Amino acid sequence: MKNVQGFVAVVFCSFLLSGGFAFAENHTPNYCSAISKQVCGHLGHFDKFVSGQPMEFMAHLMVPQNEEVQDFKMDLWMPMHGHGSSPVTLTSKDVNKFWVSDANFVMAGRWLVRMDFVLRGAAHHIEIPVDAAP
Ligand SMILES: [Cu+2]
Repeated sequence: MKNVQGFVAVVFCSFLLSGGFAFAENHTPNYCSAISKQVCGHLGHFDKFVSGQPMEFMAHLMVPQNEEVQDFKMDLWMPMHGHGSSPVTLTSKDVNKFWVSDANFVMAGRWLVRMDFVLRGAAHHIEIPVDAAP
């Protein structure tokens, strides 16, 4: 049942993202909050993730009843090297959908797109791994 819901959510997200964009669009898998398997998110991206140039992509949180999260924040973190990157720019597109721009994966390799937000007073944290190509 959970997989079916995830599939429906991804298809729905694809539909929303497809409007106005003619490019092929990809999704990361869903990753869930450290404190709730009901609160998950993924990234939708039109371009392959590469290092050394600012990238844009969509972040989509899936929350029960699509209740709007508060205080959404994101950063990029390279765990192998213990460093981050410059701040991303977030633009709210719809409830729990954020357009991310100025995302600089400054080195090739494994990064974590880290998201923090508050839902019903609880602090949630989701990490989505991204491999930035050289
Ligand atoms: Cu690094």
